[in-house]
Amino acid sequence: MIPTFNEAANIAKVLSGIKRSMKRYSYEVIIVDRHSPDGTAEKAEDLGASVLYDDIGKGSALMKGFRRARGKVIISMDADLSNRPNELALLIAGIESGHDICMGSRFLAGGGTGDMPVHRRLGNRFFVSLVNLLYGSHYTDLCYGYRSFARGVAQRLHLDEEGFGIETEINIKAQKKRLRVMEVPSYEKPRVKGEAKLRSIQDGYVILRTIFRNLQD
Ligand SMILES: Nc1nc2c(ncn2[C@@H]2O[C@H](COP(=O)(O)OP(=O)(O)OP(=O)(O)O)[C@@H](O)[C@H]2O)c(=O)[nH]1
Ligand SMILES: [Mg+2]
Repeated sequence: MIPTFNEAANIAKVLSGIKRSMKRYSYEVIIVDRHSPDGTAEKAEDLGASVLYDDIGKGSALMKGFRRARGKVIISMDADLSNRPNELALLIAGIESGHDICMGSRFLAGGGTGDMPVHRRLGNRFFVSLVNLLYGSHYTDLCYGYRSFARGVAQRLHLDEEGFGIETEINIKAQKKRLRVMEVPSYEKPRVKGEAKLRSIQDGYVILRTIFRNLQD
């Protein structure tokens, strides 16, 4: 499941990478596109992906994808070539070994990032520590969208963050529900082409709001 907004320059390569890594599995690729004016959806459809549309944000796109996905394992992945398709096997194994959610982490041994300027690295570390402190979890990463879910698990979380707060919301709600979560190391490559959609200040605020909002109830 791949949320997309103006990723026409990347999508073909993303899909061919997935194809190469998924030879042993039967699978479907679902693109949830924000009516990208650059023709991302048309390209993806030509290459065999299923396409849904959503005009609100990354979170809302993922929620739409979760409702539509039929697989035993559902994986969320970015379209900017940051996520390595080779790691799909790890994310699948995480669910096959009995976990509800398996999260890629850039801060476990074996993981890393080529796509995080120092202010984002510090921000991420601060948010991870805050979540762990407030919710009693042991996460090493937050705000990273390369993850797998067992069928039906995402719906049980009753997600409602429509933008970039979605990953944080998943971490927190998974912990509150005591789901079986595991992390696997993941290496995030720099975005290859196209523009970043995440804006550090605004989306930092969204993440902070998500962290505190979930303390109630
Ligand atoms: N459907 C949809 N997809 C989005 C939206 N915003 C971002 N995306 C997609 O979500 C994924 C992650 O967005 P990015 O802009 O790469 O966010 P990021 O990885 O945190 O930021 P960079 O490190 O700068 O790339 C990409 O595949 C985007 O195309 C949106 O509003 N709607
Ligand atoms: Mg990115």
